[in-house]
Amino acid sequence: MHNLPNLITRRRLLWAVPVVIVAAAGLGAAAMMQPPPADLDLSLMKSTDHGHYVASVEPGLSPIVTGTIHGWIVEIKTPDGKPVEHAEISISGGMPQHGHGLPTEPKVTAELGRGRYQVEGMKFNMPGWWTVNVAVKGPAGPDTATFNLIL
Ligand SMILES: [Cu+2]
Repeated sequence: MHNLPNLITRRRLLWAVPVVIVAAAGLGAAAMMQPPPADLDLSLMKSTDHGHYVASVEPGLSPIVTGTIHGWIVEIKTPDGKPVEHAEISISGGMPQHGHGLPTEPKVTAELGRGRYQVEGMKFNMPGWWTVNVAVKGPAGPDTATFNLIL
């Protein structure tokens, strides 16, 4: 005769493997689909973190759709509203809940005058909560502003 208890144990183990795989996949998917924080500041104009500038962004696509490369205009002013010319602007960003950055490396391609800068190469490759960091090096020193987007 077969060793019956041993057979039952094996069958249980065979069951357990797919159950564990499905559970792990489910947890992974749940992490990817977390809702964004309810209190996100979605404004497109704000003071930089140390108050040296006021930064605003104007996405060239409205609404922004995923997967399309497009341009943004970034505008930098002093806290009292004067345009900041000849600043060095760099853009970074990503998805805080997914742990990845932007899929592209956006760059300033032109200074448009009156504190406005053309940024090209913006792209968001999936829906969810994105942050876009605008780093400014200007006469008042370096400073950054972080904008939130929900796609
Ligand atoms: Cu993502």
